[in-house]
Amino acid sequence: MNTTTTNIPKAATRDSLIPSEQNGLTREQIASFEENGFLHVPGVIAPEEVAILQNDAAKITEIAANDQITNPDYFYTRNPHTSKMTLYRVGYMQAKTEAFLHLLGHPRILRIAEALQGRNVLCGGGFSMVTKAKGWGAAIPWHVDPALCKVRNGINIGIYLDDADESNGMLWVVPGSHVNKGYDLQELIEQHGFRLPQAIPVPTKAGDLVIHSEDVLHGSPVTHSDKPRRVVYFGARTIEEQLARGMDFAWHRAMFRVVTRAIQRRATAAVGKGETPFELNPTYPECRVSVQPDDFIELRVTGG
Ligand SMILES: O=C(O)CCC(=O)C(=O)O
Repeated sequence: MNTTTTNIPKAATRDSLIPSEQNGLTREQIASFEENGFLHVPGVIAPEEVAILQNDAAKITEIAANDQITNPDYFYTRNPHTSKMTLYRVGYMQAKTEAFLHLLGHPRILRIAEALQGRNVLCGGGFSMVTKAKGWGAAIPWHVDPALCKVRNGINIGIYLDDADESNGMLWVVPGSHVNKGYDLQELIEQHGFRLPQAIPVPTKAGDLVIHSEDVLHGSPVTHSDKPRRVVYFGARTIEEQLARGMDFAWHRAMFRVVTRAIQRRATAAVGKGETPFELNPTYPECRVSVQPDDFIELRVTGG
């Protein structure tokens, strides 16, 4: 599966690659992301689509929240108060319902990813939903995503299915920590617990995006709320980065087939009505794929 990693071109610069009329972000938003390592983009998903996703998310977690599912897509942790195994993450959301597949094909989200990563962006990695269970929602402790990127840091795109604030465990970030790395995270946590100095909360509304660099410090606290807080994440890295990490072109094509299927299905669904579908156009001919409506496409592509 691995390719050799020689002759990998540097990531193409964004300005040379993004037609400005299709840019998903303003220059100010891009500059803010680069400076702070995260960006809050309000109101990207229409309320009607959010309602469909909320409904599907509730169905996906209804049984899984009570009966532990022995499938690697469902992640549990033990509630220390009750000893109950508690659901906190569901993986491969694109394979769970059509609505989540349509979400992966959302043109504005894909344009935003392209604005931050360039034309050779590959979206859809680690498409999972983080959920805080009622009564005791597990913390996502302070961390940077363990990516160790070689060419260009990846980004993670958080799509909010619920309003998030102090009461239900909103995200916190340390702005600038993706470049200012002179900290000892363990020591900071020992001294300050969850409230790290310089950390700021990111309150959001359902339908907002919060995009973070894989390298920025972020996390969310434990909750005791009955209000749900569900965020769907997927990653976006460049082809150059994934090649440098040893992923071969067959893997890239498998991933591009998933995104192509998502774009095509969205274009024929009610949620996609009136939208201009995103056009995948990587500079690497080896990554271009053709997907016919009745082709079987494996939606759970692992790795990367
Ligand atoms: O939204 C959150 O709670 C943070 C999720 C996160 O950073 C992760 O799953 O790695």
